[in-house]
Amino acid sequence: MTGVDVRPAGTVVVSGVSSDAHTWNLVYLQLLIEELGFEVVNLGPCVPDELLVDTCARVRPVMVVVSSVNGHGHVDGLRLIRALRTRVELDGVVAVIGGKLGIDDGDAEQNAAKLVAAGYDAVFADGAGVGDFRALVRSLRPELRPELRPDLRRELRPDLRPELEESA
Ligand code: B12
Repeated sequence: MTGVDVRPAGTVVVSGVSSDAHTWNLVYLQLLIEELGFEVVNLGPCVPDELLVDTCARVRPVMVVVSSVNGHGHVDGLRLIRALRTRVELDGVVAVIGGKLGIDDGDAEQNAAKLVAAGYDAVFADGAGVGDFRALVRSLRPELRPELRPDLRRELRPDLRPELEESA
C-alpha cells in the first residue's frame, strides 16, 4: 500500500491491577485502543505495582490504562496511581482507570472521587459504555492535538473535531 501512514500514534500501556485475575477486559481494551491507531503494551492480569511503574518509565507511553473487574480497583488502583505519580519520568502521562472498581455500586461516586484526587485523569465507571473513553484515546493522537499540529486542525474530519472547536 502506498500513501497511507501506518505508524502508530504512540504507545499505550494496558494493565490489570495486582489482585485481579480477569483477562478478557484487557484483551477488549487492547483491541479498542489498537483500532484507534496506537501500539499497546498489554501487561496482563495480576500486575505488581512496581512492574507497571517500571515498565511505564521504560516505555514512556502516552497513556496508561488500568482495568479492574474483581472489585478491588478502588484499593489496588489507588495504591498504584500514588506510586506512578511519584516518578518524575512519567510526569504528564495520562492515566485512567475503569471497570468494576468496587463491590458495592453505592460507593461508585466516592471511589471515583478518591481515585481522581490521587492522580487519575479520568475514571470510567462500569456500565457507562466506552464512548467517552474512545473520545479520550482519540484526542491523544498527535494530529488531533492542536498544540502539536495547528496546521492540521482545519483538515480534520468533522466527526473528530467537536472537542477541538470547543477549546479554540
Ligand atoms: C470469566 C470470569 C472469571 C474468570 C476469568 C477468566 C479470565 N481469563 O479472564 C475466572 C473464573 C478466573 C474468574 C475469577 C473470579 N471472579 Co470473575 N467473572 C467472570 C465473568 C463471568 C466474565 C468476565 C469477563 O471476561 N467479561 C468479558 C469482558 C470483556 O468484560 P468485562 O470484564 O466486564 O470488562 C468490561 C468492562 O468492565 C469495561 N472495563 C473494564 N476495565 C476497564 C477499564 C477502562 C479504562 C474502561 C474504559 C472500561 C473498562 O470494559 C470491558 C468491556 O466492556 C464475570 C461476570 C460477568 N458476566 O461479567 C465474573 C466477575 C467479574 N467475577 C467476579 C468475581 C467476584 C470473581 C472472583 C473474586 C471469584 C472468586 N471468589 O474466586 C475471582 C477473581 C479472582 C481474582 N484474583 O481476581 C465478580 C466481580 C464482582 C464485582 N466486581 O463486583 C463478577 C462480576 C461475577 C459476579 N457477578 O459476581 N472470573
